[in-house]
Amino acid sequence: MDNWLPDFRLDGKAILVTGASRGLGLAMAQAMAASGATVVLNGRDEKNLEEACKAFAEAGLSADIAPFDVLDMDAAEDALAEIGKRHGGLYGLINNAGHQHRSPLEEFSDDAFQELIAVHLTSAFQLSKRAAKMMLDTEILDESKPVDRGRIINICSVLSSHGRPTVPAYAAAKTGLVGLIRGLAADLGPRGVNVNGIAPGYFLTEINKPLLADKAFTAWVENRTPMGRWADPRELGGAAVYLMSPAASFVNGHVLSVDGGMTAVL
Ligand code: GCO
Repeated sequence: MDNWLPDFRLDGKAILVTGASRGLGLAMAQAMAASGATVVLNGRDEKNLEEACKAFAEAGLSADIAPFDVLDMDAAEDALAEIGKRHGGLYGLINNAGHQHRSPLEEFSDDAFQELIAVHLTSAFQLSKRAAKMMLDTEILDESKPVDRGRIINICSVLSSHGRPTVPAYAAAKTGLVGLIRGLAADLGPRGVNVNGIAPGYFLTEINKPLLADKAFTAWVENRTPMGRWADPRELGGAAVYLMSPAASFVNGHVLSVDGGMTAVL
């Protein structure tokens, strides 16, 4: 029987994760490194990245850092060139970086809206375009297998498909990412780069600290989520490993919900 078993390993693949010094980005990077990838941790604070990277080395995992602001494409281009030099190319990109801004509509400034769109959506387009250029440069050595030059994952949200008060910019950006995934899947799929998304539910992360301090909101999440709880960031790693792995070789344009069933039920 030929080797048809699904392969979840990521050995030899260099994968850049933006916003990876903590939270979901760090958890996904840890899971992919444990599956053999060389993860390149991005963030704005070089010291935080070095700290995070040290822990990977201590665990015998392969990691590097690429400090830049995803709003600064000149710096991103320099970082991508450095990744190409150090790691012989780039196989994967996870667009995860971004922050939250919650405010009653009357107090939600135009600048705050623009800024959220820029950091979550525009930067994902700009970085994906530049990363895809590197992925498409990959020489195909084994013509017997389907062309597999790379993977891009955009981190979406339950707010990609549902709204809630006070977060119009985040919801607009995360919804826009779904459209970006579909567009890039159409452009890049034929050339061997799969583009997908992961839509997390409510996770125990820094971005959600203000919500976790609100007992009523926390209770609402627990009641609204069939699994009745908030998730640990480590529960997101498997989805990233899967979508980056050969096991997902024919998955393109898909958004994988990791939300305990929240968006599956009324
Ligand atoms: C919020 C939260 C959410 C979560 C996550 C849910 O204010 O509702 O920040 O946006 O962070 O994105 O998928």
